[in-house]
Amino acid sequence: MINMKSDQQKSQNNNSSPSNGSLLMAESLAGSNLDTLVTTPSDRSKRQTTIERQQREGGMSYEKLFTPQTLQIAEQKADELRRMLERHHGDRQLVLLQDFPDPDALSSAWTYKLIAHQFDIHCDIVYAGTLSHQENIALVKLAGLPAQRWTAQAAKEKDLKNYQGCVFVDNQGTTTQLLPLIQQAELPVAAVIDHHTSQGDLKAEFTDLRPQTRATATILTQYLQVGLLKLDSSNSEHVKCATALMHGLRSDTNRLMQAQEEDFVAAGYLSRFYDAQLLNSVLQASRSKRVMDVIERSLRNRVIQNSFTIAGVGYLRYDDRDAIPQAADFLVTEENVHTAVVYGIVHDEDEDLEVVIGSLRTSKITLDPDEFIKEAFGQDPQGRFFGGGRSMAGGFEIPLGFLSGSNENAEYTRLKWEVFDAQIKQKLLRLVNPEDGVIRTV
Ligand SMILES: [Mn+2]
Repeated sequence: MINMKSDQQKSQNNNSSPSNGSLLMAESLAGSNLDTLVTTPSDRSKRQTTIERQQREGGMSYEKLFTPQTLQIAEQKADELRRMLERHHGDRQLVLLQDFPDPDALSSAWTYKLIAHQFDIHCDIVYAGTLSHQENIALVKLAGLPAQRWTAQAAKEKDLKNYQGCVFVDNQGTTTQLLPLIQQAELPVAAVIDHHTSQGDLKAEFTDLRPQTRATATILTQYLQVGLLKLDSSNSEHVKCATALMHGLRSDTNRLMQAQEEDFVAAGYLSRFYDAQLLNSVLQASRSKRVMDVIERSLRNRVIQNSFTIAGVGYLRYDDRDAIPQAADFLVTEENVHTAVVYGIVHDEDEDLEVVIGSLRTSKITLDPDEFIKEAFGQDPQGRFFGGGRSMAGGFEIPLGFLSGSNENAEYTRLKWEVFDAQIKQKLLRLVNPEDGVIRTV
């Protein structure tokens, strides 16, 4: 607490007139050295309790690691969440992930489930699409992560009356096909916990949206750090969940390369519990041949302009959808390229539906993927954007509508691809090569 005050003083001081500079420096120096320079009996006892607590908890207390702002948000949100969970003691909740859940979503949902379990709340974690990234399949299998696939069709046969509420983690309902069903069943939204920019007006009893935070896993880890659930390194489920969180926050921060202080603090905390060997096995999962083929196609078809690389990869099976972001991850590593966009037409054989799916990856700090995608593709007739993003990454989905569905005629199929390919390129290149020569992003 002492540190927090002095930090606050520092920031207040920074706003005051520069003529006070030297005095203020002396003050803040004194503040930071207070513990060692002046030790009153009450300070000593305070310090001892902190040390004792650190020893008990096996590490540094979070109050000292968090910035005042993070500390305030983390404690306030954890408190609100605790109260929501208390009100729903004994309930069953449905935790909804995006259709193609990533490690951040999977690990965060699992953590929520473990937290809620303490309030006797039973959670079922569901997603409507598929686990298509080899690392996600490995994560679910190796860690025994309790997520179930409910296709939109299968979900219709489920009795949603078994649930008293639903929870959106790492999404806000816009990326799950299950949303209409949930709304139809009038299932109350108990919580939304996400780090994407606000996608509209999903009303929830508890909301924690932090667009400035790099990973939802960081948010959930903060709930653990402030005491919503005490991890125990002798509990194998806790160890696996901590490993999943580590994977989630690593993968949403480009292996910590884009991590901010709070992500490192979260990773530091998880490092006490996670299983490095298990994480290594998850990361070692190999790419399928079909994913390699899509990457190859993206390399062959790419067009580079103004440091953007754009590649259409044609038709893909639904299960290989995750090859698109993987190809974008790869293309953005080329010299003199800062942004990659890869897209293809994904064919869902179960529903005979087709949709253009695209991914954007950028290393350009001044390019906001969310704005870029919204500006490039605009909105559908209902006013919903075709996509959006977070820091350094974004995605889009454009339904083929009336043109959707497979056709026996190869020439027709080729023409259809060419039309979509040309249209998407046109929309992207409008932003890549604007007339005034300036890339219109942030
Ligand atoms: Mn995420």
